[in-house]
Amino acid sequence: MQGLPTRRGDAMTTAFILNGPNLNLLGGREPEIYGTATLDEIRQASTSRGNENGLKVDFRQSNHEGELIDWVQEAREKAAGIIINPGAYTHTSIALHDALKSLEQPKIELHLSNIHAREEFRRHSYLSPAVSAVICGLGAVGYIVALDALKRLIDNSPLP
Ligand code: CA2
Repeated sequence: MQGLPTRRGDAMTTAFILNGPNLNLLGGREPEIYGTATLDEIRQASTSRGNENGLKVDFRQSNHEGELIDWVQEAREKAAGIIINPGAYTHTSIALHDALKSLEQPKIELHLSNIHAREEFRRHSYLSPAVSAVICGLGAVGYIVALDALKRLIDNSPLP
């Protein structure tokens, strides 16, 4: 039937959180830039916050550009919105830009570090023009802030 959303059931309340290359290394090297939390600790905190917000959280990480693109495409049918920390693909990937552009759901680009205060090559994002919003520089807290914001974007709800 025309006009009806294709997403049903779980997809109406599921948030994908997608993490790109090398983010599986969090908690080890470079804590002064990326903090001390491991990706699994961030996954646990994100799942709790999402659940408090009435969202199921599907949290994933891949070192492969094509897999991230497959997941963005999967979100078209299975997610109400996505948060993506694309890692270094932020600064290189027109293919991820194209995948995000074709996703209609709310989509937030997220970075642990403030990419604008770092090397010149990190200051440009191919993805920012294709997303609803960008959050950076808050460390692991950014995932919590992003989930709160995503819930509001999904519900199209005004300020409290
Ligand atoms: O600040 C972010 O979240 C980034 O997306 C992280 C990427 C970086 O390429 C982006 O410019 C900004 C890198 C993630 C690598 O994380 C590591 C963590 C510990 C040790 C080595 C790498």
